[in-house]
Formats: sequence, structure tokens, C-alpha cells
Amino acid sequence: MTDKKITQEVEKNGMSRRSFLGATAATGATLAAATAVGTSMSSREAVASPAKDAMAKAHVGPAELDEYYGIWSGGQSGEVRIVGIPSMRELMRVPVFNRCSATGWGMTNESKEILGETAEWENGDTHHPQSSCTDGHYDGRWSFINDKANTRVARIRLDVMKCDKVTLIPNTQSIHGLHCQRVPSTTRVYANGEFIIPHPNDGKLIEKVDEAEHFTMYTALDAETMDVVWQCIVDGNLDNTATDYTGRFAGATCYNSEMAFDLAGQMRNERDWVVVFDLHKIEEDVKAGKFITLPGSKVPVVDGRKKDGKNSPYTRYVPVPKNPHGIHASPDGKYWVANGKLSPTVSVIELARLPDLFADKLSDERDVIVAEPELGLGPLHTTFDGRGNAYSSLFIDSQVVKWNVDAAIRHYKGEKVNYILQKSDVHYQPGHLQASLGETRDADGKWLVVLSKFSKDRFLPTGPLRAENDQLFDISGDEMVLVHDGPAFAEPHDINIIRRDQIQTKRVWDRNDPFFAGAVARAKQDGVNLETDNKVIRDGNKVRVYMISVAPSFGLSEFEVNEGDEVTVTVTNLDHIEDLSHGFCLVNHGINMEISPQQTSSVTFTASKPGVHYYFCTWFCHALHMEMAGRMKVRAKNG
Ligand code: CUK
Ligand code: CUA
Ligand code: CA
Repeated sequence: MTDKKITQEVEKNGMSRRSFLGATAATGATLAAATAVGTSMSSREAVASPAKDAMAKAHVGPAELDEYYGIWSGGQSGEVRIVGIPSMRELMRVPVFNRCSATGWGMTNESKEILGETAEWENGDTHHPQSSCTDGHYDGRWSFINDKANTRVARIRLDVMKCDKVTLIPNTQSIHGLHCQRVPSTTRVYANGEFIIPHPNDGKLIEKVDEAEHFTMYTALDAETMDVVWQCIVDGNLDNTATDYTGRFAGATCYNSEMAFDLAGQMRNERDWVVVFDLHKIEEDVKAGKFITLPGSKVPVVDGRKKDGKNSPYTRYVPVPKNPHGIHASPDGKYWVANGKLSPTVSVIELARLPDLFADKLSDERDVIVAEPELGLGPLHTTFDGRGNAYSSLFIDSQVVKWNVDAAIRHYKGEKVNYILQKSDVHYQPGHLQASLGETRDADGKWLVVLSKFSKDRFLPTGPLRAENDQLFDISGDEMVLVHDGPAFAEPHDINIIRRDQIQTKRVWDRNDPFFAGAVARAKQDGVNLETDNKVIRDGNKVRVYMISVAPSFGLSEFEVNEGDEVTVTVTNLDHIEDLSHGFCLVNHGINMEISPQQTSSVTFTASKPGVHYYFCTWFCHALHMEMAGRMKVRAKNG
């Protein structure tokens, strides 16, 4: 393609981008055009020397360790991933709402206990990993994650990188936005119920909207117990959420102030809201018993809706344009930035003005807004470098825009000042973006990860379903420089980037770890010492098989049960050696589980098939790993 043709393409593409809004038919054409442009541009780009320098910085050689842990959501895969930054090497997958063939998540007794009443659901949709803080710094205890698919919130222990709690949120449908308290420390986790549903939602009032009360709620969980501690009814719906750096306020975007159930209806208003919650006031009233409960639930509920134009003590509704999406706090604790999505602007809210907002000292709710810079088309999310600059993703423009927050504020006051510093193409259609430590006071402005929703021509094609593209930028200099394309499976939405010294992981399991306390208690009841005994205990038609594993053998090379028995196999890995995991897979029974060093794992199943069935070790542990196997003999009922 000639340069002139490329220019024409860009112009054409630019125009079709601009008619993108609201025109679904144009979407395909826009994206197709973007592909053509992207291809020609990238093949044209010579790698300039600043880019080469940045790439050298991002290079993590063999046996070198990354500087940061990235905690990655896995979208509709239902999992969470741990990725090294800047190498972008995937280090681990943490199954949460999904099933995992390798670790046995969803099959083992330990994981089923954690999944609780929702263990039967095999999918989830993770969007927002949020890691615990003390005084606005990551403290390495936990990451929390939402499940948009099945209205849950889960917790991941960062010391072992396993999920240890799952809570089903009552009275709402679809948990989307999630954020934890940052200051003084994470004792609360806040979760947005996205969809507006009738209350009670018992099937009696499904025909007419005006026959039932319709609303959604903001939910607070106790970070330690993961119990739901209160819910707050809101007008409209809730999309994303962010806390502040004082502990008193949280904000949530609402794209459906119209409370409509159709697309056109949800785009009717020029402005929707940032809903601001006074968390201290809600906690105070809940503590004082000033709350209601909803039928079938004991959770304290407060009403944050406006009544006859009057605000509740719990919320304020700040009008912002239009169907806003991401909301993010700057690391200096001064601002929230709400991203306009259907408006080319973002709204900058000064957090110091929120006490006056709640004290009704402002003449207009919008007086908390100190800037509304125009950035480009489809701003979805924003992150910060700790040097006063913000980076916003422009979904429709397929760009990241770097802008200066103070300059935008001065511009809003009328000064003639340019606030946009740089626009960089990304490939393609970015959602979240995250700068290193950008969610905390420690934002260090070194790396920026941009999670793009389309990869198109960037990788070898894989049929109709393509990888996403997680791109890495060096943002340490004046200009952001693209250094890496990272293909990712369905579908990272958001990440936390944590310095590696802020997370202390265990090398082997602690024998007293609560993760397998259930199995330890069962063994104790059976008089079994998990660290020495290989035993089969019969209890009516329930059989409990205990064995140890030491590379390359199981403590039992065979055991016998009767057809129809309910069998629980408990394996304890006595190996102390780092990285020496075993597995227990029972052939033709749909069972496999991980047993890492010093771990106990257990699984319960029915021995429904008479005959001899092999079990074998699935994690390659020894030169004689293939030989690490045994036989379950199932005696036929009439045998
Ligand atoms: S959401 Cu996906 S791009 Cu669920 Cu945070 Cu914005
Ligand atoms: Cu044990 Cu392989
Ligand atoms: Ca709207």
C-alpha cells in the first residue's frame, strides 16, 4: 500500500469511527478497516532506537525473575492468572469459578467446600481483581475477584495463590464492579450489583414493571470472613466502582440512570451518574440497627435512592456524561476519574469536595467536578503514573491517550493549556489498562499494561476465535513506548500490578494450613495419622482410603472396595522438596487432583463400576513417575 493510500485509509477509518456510536452495523466495517490500517502501519514501522532501548529493558532473560506480579482476570474462563511483568510470561493459573483438570478445582472436597452452595455451577466471568492494602499500599494478603456470570465474589490467598472463599451475593444479579477498601486497611470489599431486578423476584411480578419495585444494590463484604455485611439500594444500575484513600467514600458509575431494559432506552439521557456512597454513614446506621431486610435474606439493607427529589443520607448522584464506564482513583488520593464511554470526555471528581457534597454545601452536585477533558472516542478506563499523568483507553479510537491531570483542571477553569501529551495506537480496542502499582500510593510509572479486546492480525490466526492482546508499554520516559504483544485466552478485563517484594509466597504447604483442615479433621476422627498411615477405613457403605505419597510411589499400590461404595481418597504428599507436586488421577472416573509438597488433598466419588481401575500420578515428579500408579479393585455386587 502506498503512503497516500494509507492516509486515505486512515481518513476513511477515522470517519467511520466517528459514526460508530450507536450504529451497530458500522462496527464490523470499522473493525475491518482498522485491521487494514493496523497491518499496513505495523509492517511500515521501523523499530526506532527508543523502542529498542525500551524492549531491552523489558527483556527478562532465562532464569531472571520479573520485577512485578500481575494479577490478571481471566474473564469468561472464570479463572485468575498470575503473569510476570515485564516479561509477560504466564506463571500460574488460579482456578476460581471454573473447573480445572490439572489441579482438581471443583472436583476435590477442599474446593467443593469453598465453592459451597454454588459448586454445581461450572462457569464464571471474572473482571476485577482487587488486592488487599494497608494504608494504600499492597500488603500481599489477598486478591478479590468478582463473578459477573453467577453473582459471586471470591478471595484468593496470595501466599499460596489459591482461592479460599467464595460468597454468593444475595438480592442482586451479576456482580460487576469490585473494589477493596484501601485505607486504613482492607476490612471491606465493595461489589456492584449490575442488573435491575424486581423485588421480590419470585415470578409473580414479571409482566409489568410498575407492579414490582425494581432496583439493584451496592454490597459490602467483610474481607476477613467474606460475609455480606450490608447492601445499599440505588437508583439506576451500577457498572464499575472505586474506593478513595480515606476509607469514607466509594464511587460507582451508573450507565442506566434511565432504568430502561432496552439499548435505546439506556442511551436516552445525555448524562448518567457517578453514585457516591458515604461508607461511614452506612456502617454507622447499620451498627445502630437502622436498616431493613428483604424477604428471604438477613442482610441489613439501607435505602440510597432519592425520594421525591430528596437525597438519602447514604448517597449522592453526580451527573456525568454519558453511559460512563470505568472509575479510578489517582494515587495521590485527590481525584476519581470517571470515563465517559459514549462521551469523548472523562469527568475528574475532586475527592476533597465530597464532605461538602454530603453536607449539602454545594449548589450543584456537579460542583465536585474539576475537569472534563475531551480525550477521544470511547474512553473506558484510566490509570496513573504517580507523576501527575493519567492514561485513558479509547475503545473506539483503538488508542491510549496520555494526559496531564493538573493541565486538564486548569483548562476546565478557562486557561488555554494543552492537557493531551501523547496518543498511542494499541491493537485493538482496549478496555482496562493498568500502570505498575497504579491502584496504590506506590504508583511508580514504569510499566503500562493495556488489555485489548481484539488481536486480529497480530498473531498467527487460530480460526474464528482469536486471542486477546495484552500489550506492554514502557512509560518511564516522556513517551510511552510499546514493547510487547501478549496473546491471552478469554478474556482479561483488569489487572493489579504488584511489586514482587510485596507478596511472600509459601515454598511448600504448612501442614496446619486451613486449606485442607476438613481432611485433617476427618482423619483425626478415623484415628489416622496423615503423615504416616496408609489405611482403608470402612464405615457402612462409606470407605475412606488414606495414603501418603513420596516420589515415586503412593503409600497404597492397591485398595479394595465394593460396587456402590462412596469412596473418599485422601492423599498426603510427604515430599518436602520445592516444586515436587504429585497428582492423583483415577482412570475413567473423571477425577484428578494436585497434591503439592506437604499438602493433603481429597476427593469423594461412587465406585459404580466393578472391576480393576488404575490410579496414577499426573504431575511429572520423578524418573519413575510413569510407574507411580496403583489399582482400585471394585468387587461386583453379585460377585
Ligand atoms: S469492565 Cu471489561 S473493559 Cu468488566 Cu472493568 Cu471495562
Ligand atoms: Cu508423583 Cu508423578
Ligand atoms: Ca444511560
